[in-house]
Amino acid sequence: MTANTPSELHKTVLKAVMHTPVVDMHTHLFAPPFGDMLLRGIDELLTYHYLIAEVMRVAPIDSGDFYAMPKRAQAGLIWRELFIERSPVSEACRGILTVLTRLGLDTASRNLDEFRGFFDALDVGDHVDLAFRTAGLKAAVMTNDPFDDVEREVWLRGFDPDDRFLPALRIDPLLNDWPRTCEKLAAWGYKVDTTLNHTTLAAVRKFLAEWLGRTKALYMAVSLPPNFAFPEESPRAEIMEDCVLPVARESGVPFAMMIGVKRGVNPALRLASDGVGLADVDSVVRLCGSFPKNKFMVTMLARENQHELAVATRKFSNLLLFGCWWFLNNPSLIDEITRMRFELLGLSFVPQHSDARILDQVIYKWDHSRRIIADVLADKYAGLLDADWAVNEHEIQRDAQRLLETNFRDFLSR
Ligand code: FIX
Ligand code: ZN
Repeated sequence: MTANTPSELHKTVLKAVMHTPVVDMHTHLFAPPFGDMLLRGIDELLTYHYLIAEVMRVAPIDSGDFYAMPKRAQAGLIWRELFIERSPVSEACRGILTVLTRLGLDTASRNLDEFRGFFDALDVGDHVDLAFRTAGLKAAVMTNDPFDDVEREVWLRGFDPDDRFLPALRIDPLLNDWPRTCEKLAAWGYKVDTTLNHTTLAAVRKFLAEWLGRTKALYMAVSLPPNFAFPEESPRAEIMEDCVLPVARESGVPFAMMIGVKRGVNPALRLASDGVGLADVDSVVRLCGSFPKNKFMVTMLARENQHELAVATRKFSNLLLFGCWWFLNNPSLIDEITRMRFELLGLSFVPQHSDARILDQVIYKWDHSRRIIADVLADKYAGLLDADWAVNEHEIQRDAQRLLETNFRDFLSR
């Protein structure tokens, strides 16, 4: 069937984008064998660090006292301050309401205990099934940190893989805090020295190759500060060039860089303490140009970086641009950024990842983003209709599938 008018088009596109299964290429979710590391339910949703930052602006309590409270009490305070005392208009607040309504709960009741009862009754297996089904999620890529002692034990012990939770090796400590990471590696028996001599670099490569093998990670990833530069005389640049990139090349996995986060701008807020800064797109350009046999996946946090990054992406087929990360994951910015990306890159990017930390968040993050992606895509098809190019339903579905799954999968297997 061909969609011949803008309103038919919009309907068809919305249906395709809302129903095409997603492979979510970056989350902080964990498969059930990781136990308590898989966060879920209303109290976790309410104490999401986005909402902690918001509540600390208005609650009559300082962050030390807030964090000393039990989770349930923290959630109760956030519910009262951000949902009852004020209307919940922020994107993170609205997200919770979307989750509740999509799960069939009556938000009009404003009854937190009723919501708690619903989630408390779900066992983990049913809860994962429900969240994935409601969000239309085929799979979610985890963030697997080999330097986290609890997580490391799970990997060393082994578990039955669940193909809805895909591994990715996260190496922030290695690239952002070499002195401390060097001590850890030495304690685990690797022959390393802070001076980064040949033996040390070989040992770091061995560590990375072993963990890629153990986890079967789809890619390696790091988050980087706004002042990240390449090349540069620093342990980070040296380890990147002499360890991460060669190991990534040999194993054929991409290296994902999430650039522009200023960690700990207000340390008292803990996980909610991070800010954003303008980063250097030229460093990405130099990496993609100097290492054509490596594959890079990049997202940047500052709105002001988005145009330059999209233009850089046009120049390198070994660069996959992805997501509207964190402070960009707001409707007005997703609309603007996605529109520009279609105009500069056609369909050759990944418009969104959820960054979900709590299982149920996949429901709202994908619901909200899919609607905007659909609106923008429908506008683009309407532009084609003006030139007598009518897209048919099959073509629309194919395009939606590229955006939500196969651009990522194809890049991995290239
Ligand atoms: O570095 C990251 O992967 C970030 O996404 C997180 O550190 C951040 O806390 C987050 O959850 C953003 O959405
Ligand atoms: Zn993240």
